[in-house]
Amino acid sequence: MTANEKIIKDLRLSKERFLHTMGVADCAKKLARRHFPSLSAEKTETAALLHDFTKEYSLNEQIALCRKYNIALTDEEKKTPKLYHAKTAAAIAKHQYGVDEETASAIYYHTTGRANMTVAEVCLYFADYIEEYRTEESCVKVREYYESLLFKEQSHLTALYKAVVYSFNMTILHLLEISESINTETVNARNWYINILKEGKETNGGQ
Ligand code: DGI
Ligand code: FE
Ligand code: FE
Repeated sequence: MTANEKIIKDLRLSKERFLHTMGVADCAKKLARRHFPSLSAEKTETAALLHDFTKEYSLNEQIALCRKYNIALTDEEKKTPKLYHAKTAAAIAKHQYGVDEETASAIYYHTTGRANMTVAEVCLYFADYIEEYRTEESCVKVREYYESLLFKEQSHLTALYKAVVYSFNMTILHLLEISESINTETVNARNWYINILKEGKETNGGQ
């Protein structure tokens, strides 16, 4: 059994979340092949398979994992339990499955994104948003926008980063509608990708 097959066997997720996870794995590998061929397909899959590992854990279980793995939460983060699962899943990936830093940080930032994401981070962040089993209106809009840009834009990376900005817009719009706080990483991420598009730096391919 490969390491990734073992992870699939270990996953304890509802049917819907399991399908989502498999969808993210498939989508992340496609995105990596298209935009970031230097990324390893195997590691991209590992990050995707583990990204929502703790999503269905109770709040108490999340807090216990934060203590166990010394995950520091800012006061702001303490008030947004929806964001815990990315950090606890990254800790499990690192400590229980021995993943490298690149994979762990992709999982850690998969919900909020951040400014100047690594290619592994962008790949997982965006695959989580547009994988084929996502049926929420905002996700469908981002997926369709991205696919239309792939035809329109000269550079596939410009298409990707424009769609990434649109995804942050959708998330922030949703958070405004439900009067939820907006994580600073999310805001910084949006600003970063808007600025690199303005400067035309996206065609460098990131780091
Ligand atoms: O775990 P998934 O459902 O696959 O997706 P995810 O990890 O992207 O989590 C999505 C949830 O996270 C969604 O309910 C919106 C919320 N979220 C994303 N960014 C922020 C946020 N919630 C707050 N409060 N602030 C954010 O910046
Ligand atoms: Fe998630
Ligand atoms: Fe997810």
